[in-house]
Formats: sequence, structure tokens, C-alpha cells
Amino acid sequence: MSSPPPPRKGFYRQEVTKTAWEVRDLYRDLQPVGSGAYGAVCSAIDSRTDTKVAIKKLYRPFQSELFAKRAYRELRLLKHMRHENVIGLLDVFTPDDTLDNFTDFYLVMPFMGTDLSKLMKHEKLSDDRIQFLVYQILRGLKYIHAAGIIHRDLKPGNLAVNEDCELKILDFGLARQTDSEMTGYVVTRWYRAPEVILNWMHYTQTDLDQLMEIMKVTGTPPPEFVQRLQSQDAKSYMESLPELEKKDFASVLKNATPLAVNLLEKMLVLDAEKRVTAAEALTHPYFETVHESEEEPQAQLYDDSLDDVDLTLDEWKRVTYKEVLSFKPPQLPDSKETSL
Ligand code: N58
Repeated sequence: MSSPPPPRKGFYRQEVTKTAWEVRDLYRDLQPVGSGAYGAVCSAIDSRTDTKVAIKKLYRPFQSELFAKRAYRELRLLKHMRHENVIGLLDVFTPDDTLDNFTDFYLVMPFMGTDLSKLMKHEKLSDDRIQFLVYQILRGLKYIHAAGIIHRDLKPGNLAVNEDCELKILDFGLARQTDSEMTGYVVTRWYRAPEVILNWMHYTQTDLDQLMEIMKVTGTPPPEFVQRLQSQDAKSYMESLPELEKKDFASVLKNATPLAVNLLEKMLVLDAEKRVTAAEALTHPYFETVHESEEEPQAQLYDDSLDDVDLTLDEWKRVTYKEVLSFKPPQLPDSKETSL
């Protein structure tokens, strides 16, 4: 048997939990942190800055057109994001030296130690921390929305947090949620927006139960809302419901401060067209004490024209390879020596 070719210059090979990783020399001390159907993640140290990074290796991204489209979209989305409160790319590389040999690529991003789901399990958050976290979520969302992107799976597990309580929105998406993981009294289904249930779900009992839980608080919507629904099934279901009145939020949210209740009344509106936007919510008096300058990095519109097209595997490879090679790293903070 012939031995495998040596690693590409500037790269080294290492086995991590039974898979071969081939990464740039500058990323040291690979440690597995998670895996799923779509890929695996390691932490590593970026030896240029001595900072911890997360490296995602996609699992056989070109095994099918569907995987390839997903991989391409993730790369494009991450390349686009440049905001403190949204995960962004520090680097992307492939150990493969030509387009013909292109089979793998690796995404490098800042390492985030925990997420809001874990944080909430371990400790009770103070009002001040909640305010700072919600402020950062809305700043990130405002940016994502300004780019024309909708996050359809915003939940505590997709809100990464570090030791300094700094938050970044991401989308782990390492595996698809199974139907059984979405059934019963489980948090995985609590964070679905009503419009996601009404527009994208298949009206299984679980989806409808969740929608009912929402409407027990928000009340059932007026007929003009039901008329606007796209699906006839959704319309018929909504028309079959008895009318429910909106609850008084202050009596549902007994521990929330009056300003927090007032903001939540505006955010938890069933009809997305009547709900406050992230940008509007940021101007709410609840944030008066954390609101810094209005100066925000302006989002460029994300070009999604390739997100919904069908390409052959070779075409997905070509466009993805081109995106890998054209990546320009964000400005590294100046080292003490060069900034003098
Ligand atoms: O977050 C992603 N991908 C991603 C982000 C987005 C939005 C938020 C811009 C819409 N879409 N998609 C597809 N990928 C990703 C997330 C987490 C890890 C790896 C990749 S793992 C990790 C990251 C940082 N620290 C620790 C672990």
C-alpha cells in the first residue's frame, strides 16, 4: 500500500476523534469541542495572536448537491458578517492544492466558551446581565436583518457568550433537529416564532400545540391576520379556534420590571408586521442605561441569488473554491510594536 501524500506546505495532519484534520501550521493544540451530521468543531490556539479560535470542518461537503449548497451558503453567510454581536470568519482554508483536488475546507472563528442555554442552566441571571445580553442580541439582529437575512432558529443554544458576557449570534446547525427532539415539554420548540410555525411547518400536533401556547398569552389574531396567511391549512386551523383574549403581561411575568414588561408587550406580538423590529426595540427606554452610540457598522445587503439555484457538484465546487480563495481576513488588532 502506498503511504498518503505528505501534508501541503504550511499544513499539518492530525487525527481528531477518528477523523483526519489537516490544518494550517499556525493553529496549534486542536481539541474536539463538538460534532454532528454536518461537521465537527475543534478549539485551537492561533499562534499569531495567542488567542483561542474555533475551527469547523464540514463533513464531506461535496458528497451531494444538498450538502454542497449548505456548505456554500454557510461560507458565504459567515464571510459576509462583520459585527461584534454576530459570529464572523477569522479565516477559511483548504489543504487541497487545486480545484480538481478540492474536497474539504475549514472555517475559523473566534472561540466562544459557552452559550445562553448552558448559562441559564447554571446560574440565575441578574437584571443587569439580562439587559446587557438582550441589548447585544438586538444589536446583532439589527445587523443581520439589515443584511436581508432572517435567522429562523434563534434560541439560547445559538447565542454564544464568553466570560465577559459578550454575546454573538450564530447558527450551530451541526445536526438537524429530529421530530422526537421537538416533541413534549422540551425547550427546543419554545423559541419558534409564530410565523415560522405558520409558514414553514407541516402542522403536526406539536407545532399546533406550540402555537396554542403562544396564543394563550398573545390572544388569537384578528380575521385580517388569518386572511394574510399563505397556506389554506393554516387558515382553516386558525379559523377553527375559539377566540382567546390577550393576557396581561405584568401578571404573567411577575418578576419582570415595568420597563421590561413594556418592551416585551411590543416584542411578543403574534403578527410580525405589528411587532417592533430589532432596530426599534433598541431605542426603547429599557435600554437607556446600556445604549452606547448609535454608530453601528452598516450592513451590506447579502446577495442570496445563488442560495436557491440548483448547480451540479462540480459547479458548487468551483464557486465554493473561489469563495475560499477570495477571503480577506479582518484587520488583526495592531501589535504593540507596530502601533508605536
Ligand atoms: O454560526 C455558524 N453558521 C451560521 C451563522 C449564521 C448567521 C447567524 C449569520 C445567520 N448562519 N450560519 C449558517 N456556524 C458555526 C457556529 C458555531 C460553530 C461553528 C460554526 S462552533 C463554535 C464557534 C465558536 N466558538 C465555539 C464553538
